[in-house]
Amino acid sequence: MKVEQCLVLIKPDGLVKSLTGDIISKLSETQLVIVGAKIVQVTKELAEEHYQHLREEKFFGELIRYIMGEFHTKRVLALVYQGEDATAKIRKIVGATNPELAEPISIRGKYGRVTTRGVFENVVHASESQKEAEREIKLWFRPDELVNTIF
Ligand code: 3AN
Repeated sequence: MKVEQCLVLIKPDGLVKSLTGDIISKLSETQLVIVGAKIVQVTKELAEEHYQHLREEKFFGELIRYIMGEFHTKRVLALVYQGEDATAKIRKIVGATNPELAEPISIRGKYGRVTTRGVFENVVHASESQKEAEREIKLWFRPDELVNTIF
């Protein structure tokens, strides 16, 4: 097993619904360590860079507005978790991308929803692989904002 890092974002709907404590408690079951944390006001540039792999999707515009907080609050809580198999452990608790398909006891299954406009308001983001984690952590954090860097 290998020490990994994983970016977790508590999205604007999670903050507006006061789910931060619940989500962090749930993620603490993994016994991973938080090595970075900050509140971010997401710019269009950051949003588009973060979701660059979805640029061609028809929901891209709505997705950018959602993560920038236009439907909830203009805040995201960005966290970096570290530990063995961090991405797999976190993504299991986070649940599937579509909240309607996510396990009912997962974070997205419990708190997410699909809006009538078809946007997945799925409360949290978690890096899906180490390659993505590296790209995302470097995008959201400067090295001096983390107590430990592995990338
Ligand atoms: P994940 O966040 O589970 O890694 P991605 O990276 O494929 O999934 O999707 C990023 C975000 O785009 C999701 N969190 C969700 O908000 C949105 N999204 C993905 N697929 C759809 C879809 N088919 N319809 C609407 N929104 C979507």
